[in-house]
Amino acid sequence: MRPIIGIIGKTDENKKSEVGIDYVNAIEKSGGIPLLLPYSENADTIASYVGICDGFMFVGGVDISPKYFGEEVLNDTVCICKERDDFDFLVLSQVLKTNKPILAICRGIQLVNVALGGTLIQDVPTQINSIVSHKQNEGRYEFSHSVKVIKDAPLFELVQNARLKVNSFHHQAIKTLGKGVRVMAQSDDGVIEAIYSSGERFLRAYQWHPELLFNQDENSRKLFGEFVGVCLKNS
Ligand SMILES: [Mn+2]
Repeated sequence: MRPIIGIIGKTDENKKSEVGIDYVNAIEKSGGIPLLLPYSENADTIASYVGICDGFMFVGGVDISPKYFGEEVLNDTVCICKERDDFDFLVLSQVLKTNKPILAICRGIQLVNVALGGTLIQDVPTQINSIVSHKQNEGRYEFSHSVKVIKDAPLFELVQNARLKVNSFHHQAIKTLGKGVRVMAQSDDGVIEAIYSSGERFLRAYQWHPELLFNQDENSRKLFGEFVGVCLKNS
């Protein structure tokens, strides 16, 4: 039986849920069954989502409201969606009560970090003085900057390489780390680009978008293969 991967997709201000096809394809081609979890405010419904699924993927999107880490909105570039924050944090808090695997991408890494008590850089271009562009001009399916992979992190074991080419479409980034997570990769300006859980749970979070590189890049396929493989083992 293939593992069921619950996808916490994009929720808009009308509480509509959707997920980009690249995420779906990446899960499916890695052997998982992608299942989009629609918006709900009902804790029982969300508990059932968490019971049904073998693993969870949190995807990219708008910024996290800084109220979740005790700050005011820094400037006009911060773009938030209350409905999405409500749903994402509600699902994640229930998932965190279990030991089920988590894959978090782009906004997902920020969400997980904040849920674990960390904080965010709200506007990377104004808060980081860097020559690395985290909002790439290259197309959706192109590489842009690279990241240094930390030597004894699980990502290094997986890709067997100290440097990875990635893409970059993010406005925010991790400032201080949440509880129980460690850095796996950083760009050359020091921005945290990947984290993992140092505890028992399988948690991998990437600031870039491996689902967009999936078809052309073996390393991106490995990230999904690892996650779906762990979900299968635990299912
Ligand atoms: Mn980046």
